[in-house]
Amino acid sequence: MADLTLIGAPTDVGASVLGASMGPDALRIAGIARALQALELNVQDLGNLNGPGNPQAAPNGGFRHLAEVTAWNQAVFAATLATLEAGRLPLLMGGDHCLAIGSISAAAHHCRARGRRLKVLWFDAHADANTPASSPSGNLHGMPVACLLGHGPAQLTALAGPGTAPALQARQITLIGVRSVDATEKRFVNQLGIEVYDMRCIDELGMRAVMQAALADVDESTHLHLSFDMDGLDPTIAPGVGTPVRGGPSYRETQLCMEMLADSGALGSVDIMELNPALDLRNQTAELAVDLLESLFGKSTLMRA
Ligand code: HAR
Ligand code: MN
Ligand code: MN
Ligand code: MN
Repeated sequence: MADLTLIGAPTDVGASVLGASMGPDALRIAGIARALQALELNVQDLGNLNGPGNPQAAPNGGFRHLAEVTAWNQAVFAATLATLEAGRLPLLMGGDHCLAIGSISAAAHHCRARGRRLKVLWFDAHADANTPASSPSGNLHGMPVACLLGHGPAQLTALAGPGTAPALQARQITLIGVRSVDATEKRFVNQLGIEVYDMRCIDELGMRAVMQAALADVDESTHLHLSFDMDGLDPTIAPGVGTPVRGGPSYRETQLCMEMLADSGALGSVDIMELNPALDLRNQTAELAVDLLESLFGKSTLMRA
């Protein structure tokens, strides 16, 4: 397995609830580096990226804080790409979910240059596929999936430079755990043909079958990117998020999801996003994130064949 680089992106400019800016430090306090080192990974912590503060402004032209979101994503793009080019696996510690535009655009750029196929798994209660026209809030953390598919402002859809949009084709992304989608957003997700395993699918099929289907097209040339929004989890186990939605995957279901991702052997980059320590109880959501990351990076209860 590749060596790992932790990248902190302490901002909440893409959200309206404040506090995700403290996510990276809460993960460090929960022992993220120590836990992954114990799995015999070589772990480097790059520290926190720098970017503009949160102006707490009203939406303007359909977006809130577009300039600030762009600056943060440029920083995330550069740090993620440099990490991949150094042959290491980037683990982005958010920060709100708008920053996945930067990390996934970097993964896409990297894969394109190396002839690898990028596949994104988006674990989230929301589809994050709004455009400025459909967004009820103007919050850019509700738009990263649309931006990555080429629907959004040019400064976010082409982070790798002019002519590089879209970063992804719809068939390269699968959403898991979804249970809150706005009406216009729902039509857009259908129209784009994005593969979605919503909570009803998980209820009916079970997490095992869902993950088998989601990973069916992964092969040796696949770079798998996991974009994990902490609000994807059931809020009874993960209260430290700005936009909780009841009825998410349980602890065991999510552990299985992580273990099956580990077994794929294809993991190439990870985002762990939207942890909000201001809303957490004794850092339990950060500790849960670290626990799940251990499974993602291969910790299992027993030796397995
Ligand atoms: N759909 C709503 C909006 O666009 C809320 C979505 C975003 N919130 C998230 N996404 N936390 O994961 O405003
Ligand atoms: Mn999200
Ligand atoms: Mn969400
Ligand atoms: Mn979220």
